[in-house]
Amino acid sequence: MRREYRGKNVVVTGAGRTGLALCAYFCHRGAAVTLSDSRSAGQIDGLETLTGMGVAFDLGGHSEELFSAADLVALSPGVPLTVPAVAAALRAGVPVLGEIEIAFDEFGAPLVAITGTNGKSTTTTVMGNIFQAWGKQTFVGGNLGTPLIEAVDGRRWDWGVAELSSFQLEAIAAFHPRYALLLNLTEDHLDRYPDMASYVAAKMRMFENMAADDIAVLNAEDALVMQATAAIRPRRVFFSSARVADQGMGCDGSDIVWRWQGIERRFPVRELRLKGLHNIENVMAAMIPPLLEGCPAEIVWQTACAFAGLPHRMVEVRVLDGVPWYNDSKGTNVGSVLKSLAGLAAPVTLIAGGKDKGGDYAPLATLVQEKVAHLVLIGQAAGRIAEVLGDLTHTVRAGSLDEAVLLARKLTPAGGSVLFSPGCSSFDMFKNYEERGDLFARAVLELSDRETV
Ligand code: UMA
Ligand code: ADP
Repeated sequence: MRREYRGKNVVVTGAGRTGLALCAYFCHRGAAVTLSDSRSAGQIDGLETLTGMGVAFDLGGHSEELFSAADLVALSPGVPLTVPAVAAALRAGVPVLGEIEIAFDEFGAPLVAITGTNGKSTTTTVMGNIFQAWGKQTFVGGNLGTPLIEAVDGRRWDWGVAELSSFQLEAIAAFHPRYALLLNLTEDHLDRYPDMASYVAAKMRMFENMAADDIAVLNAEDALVMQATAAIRPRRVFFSSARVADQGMGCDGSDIVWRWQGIERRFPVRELRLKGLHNIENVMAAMIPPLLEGCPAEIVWQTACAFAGLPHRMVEVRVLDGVPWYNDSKGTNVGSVLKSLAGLAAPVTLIAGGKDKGGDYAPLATLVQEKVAHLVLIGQAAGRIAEVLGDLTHTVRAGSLDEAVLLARKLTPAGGSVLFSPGCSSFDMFKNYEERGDLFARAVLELSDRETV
């Protein structure tokens, strides 16, 4: 039964894209809405979109009295449950629900939920493209950029393909996808979670309401994924980039192989435009739900092959004097930097750093020793990264991204490459990873004019 909001006092927390969409959602359903944000009005973009809706404001901090007296607190992903006003609401017995939970209640079509530390956006986009190529009305979004709540606007969907972050999964209640994909688990977001176990526990909530005939799509080569999902209720279907099992999705190096109920289909890896073993994993995972739903294998494969990749993920910005420059601004944790570095030959100049998330940089040590001739560090995390990796290769610090680009230009010989894969989030110096990647690309494209600086 759908939740009823008419006449209810709803506090929407966080005035980003999600919070603004939540305000509109609740206003249209007759609730009395207050938007609360730790920032003040002058620091928030887009408040004018709420004009005329009768939204009240609690800005420049979160009022504990307001939260504790509400009928519902609706959370944006960026707001943790540990914020004092949210914790006070929970203590007072006020329901606290995340945007995904609220949207799920009314979405009205089966959902594929995709999580993992890395590869979520790529997998979500490939799968969304497949369902759409098959002629299904498919919402594609979530953490990828368009909040799920924006899909609940009267449109009729056949499918939803939603990228979910651990943040979004923290405040679900009845959320219940038909398929749930867990791609991999490596350290991330340890600035929000006390330890890795808490981060994994948040991701694992994705499976908690699934039934025995729902399907979990899991990476058989990720030991932590296998361990964490050993006892989940939904049926488990596996993908593996290292072997071909009797049942499920595998890879023998040259072909992706799908074996299901006695039928085998082979798909040549060389036909994919996406490169790298990690992208083979993403494509394999993305193919499973459409194939199980009966989408013709030709549509699945042609659509997967046509996809050339998302912006800010290993995009070659230009080749200058024999040096390719790669923008991997979406490399926001150590696991993703590892995959990006693994795909390049030595000598690499690596530009890294940003907002530190409290994780360990040591897993990069071996590849840095093997491949990185110069390490150029920026941002708040520069000191911590230098402590761990600074003795392993030539390491310099830059005061800005522009300066890092100029240093990389001076340091990198023809035959080398420059990789901008920060391994950190962007929020110390930039609005988001897109702005960071755009500014990197701009600085690189301007280089010929500035090479004497
Ligand atoms: N805020 C508070 N109190 C707090 C914390 C934040 O009021 O204690 C306020 C901020 O001042 C700001 C607002 O909350 O005004 C921001 O809310 P938000 O961070 O939830 O931002 P949205 O614009 O709604 O974007 C969110 C996701 N952001 C985060 O998870 C941090 C976006 O993921 C997502 O695309 C969008 O919803 C649509 O679903 C971004 C992200 O960085 C890309 N995600 C992380 C990642 O991918 O690693 C998880
Ligand atoms: P997410 O949405 O989870 O951040 P993306 O698809 O945007 O993932 O990819 C971000 C970065 O993560 C890529 O630039 C790449 O370096 C790395 N990556 C992508 N897919 C995988 C994967 N399956 N395993 C590990 N790393 C990956």
